[in-house]
Amino acid sequence: MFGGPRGASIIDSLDTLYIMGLKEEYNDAKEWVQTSLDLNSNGEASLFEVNIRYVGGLLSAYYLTGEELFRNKAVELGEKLLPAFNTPTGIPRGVINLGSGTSWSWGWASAGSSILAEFGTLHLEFVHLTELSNNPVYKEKVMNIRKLLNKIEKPHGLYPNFLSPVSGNWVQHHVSIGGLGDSFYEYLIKSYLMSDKTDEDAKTTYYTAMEAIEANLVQKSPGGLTYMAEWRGGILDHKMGHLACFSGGMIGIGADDGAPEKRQHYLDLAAEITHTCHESYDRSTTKLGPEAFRFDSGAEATATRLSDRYYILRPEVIESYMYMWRLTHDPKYRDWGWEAVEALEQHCRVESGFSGIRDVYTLTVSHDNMQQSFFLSETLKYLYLLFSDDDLLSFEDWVFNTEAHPLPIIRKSCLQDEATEEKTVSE
Ligand code: DMJ
Repeated sequence: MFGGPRGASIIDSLDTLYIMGLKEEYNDAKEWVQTSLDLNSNGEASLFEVNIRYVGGLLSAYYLTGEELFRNKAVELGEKLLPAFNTPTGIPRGVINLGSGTSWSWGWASAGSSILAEFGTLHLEFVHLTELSNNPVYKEKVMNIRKLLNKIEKPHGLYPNFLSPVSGNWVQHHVSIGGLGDSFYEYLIKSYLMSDKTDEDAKTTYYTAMEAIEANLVQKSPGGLTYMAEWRGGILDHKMGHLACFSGGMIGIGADDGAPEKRQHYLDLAAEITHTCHESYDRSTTKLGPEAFRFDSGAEATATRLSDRYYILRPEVIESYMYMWRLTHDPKYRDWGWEAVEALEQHCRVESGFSGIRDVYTLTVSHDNMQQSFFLSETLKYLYLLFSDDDLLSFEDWVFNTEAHPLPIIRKSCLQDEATEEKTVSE
């Protein structure tokens, strides 16, 4: 689906298998990594997808199991991603050939631009690559991206989805919490949390961005549903993508660290968005949600276009149930998760696994014959965590990357030691 080495499902599911205690399957997967993972594959690989699925998957596998094999592979792969950053601004291009090291921009991205959700979703993994390799280069690359984004002017405080890696300017004024923008915002609050709450810059950027999002994108439908619209140069498109449903969980985990008087406000907003996303499932015939749902022409959380009616085993709605369950322990989130389990079993299970479906509004199900690797890394893991005790991968110790790969919080004491080391070296 996105180029890159073979074996996406194996790498993406290593930590899920391990957490679930599926020892035999985990050992098979580990052996495959040892004997067959080829990191020199030629072809068009997405920097973003390789980072979140492969680097993220290998890092988590290392942190959970302590197996050096995974650490070595993660660092080896990280090195192969570096040529994508060789641009005048240091903003990476979206596509890379791992074999040759050449990189280029997506043909469909206007004027050779890079995508916010792609270059903005590297921070967590790259900070850990520096931790594990003792090579500062990874952290430097992502800090440079942050520096540029801090400097550049933001229309109404918003971050458009397309940026030129050559000039460092926005290419279009399209803003979205769904596809093309989504995980950029997620990585701001998670960078802060993963730094043991020391990365003040990430924190400020997150809450400032949230204020702009609330002022410009958050809407209430005539039927009382709260949703995130998309913004096209000042004009609102009253559509919410399935992808944007991760934001319930994100706003929930960010509630504690903003202004104290806004804590309850953020928790309420997170709950409202999660409720809307549940409605998009509940209003369909299969009880699975469409790829995008609308709030115009009389629609309320339903897809109005044929092309938006599919479901490809995406995790975002279940992800928000899991976060909201841990934050509130309101049993409705487990009930909603169980509804999803039943719908997946009924409509998506096929002989050899699970498949996406072409239309969530018909019971005569048509399968798309595809099981995306994120079904194993995210959808099933979030469901498993939703029904587990809170101390399994506790939020006190772990932050999940955008593909649900757990990464440990880097403790303040380690960060202080590193800062002292850096100071001594520079003296
Ligand atoms: C996943 O690969 C990640 O969650 C990413 O951030 C966007 N969406 C897919 C799953 O829908």
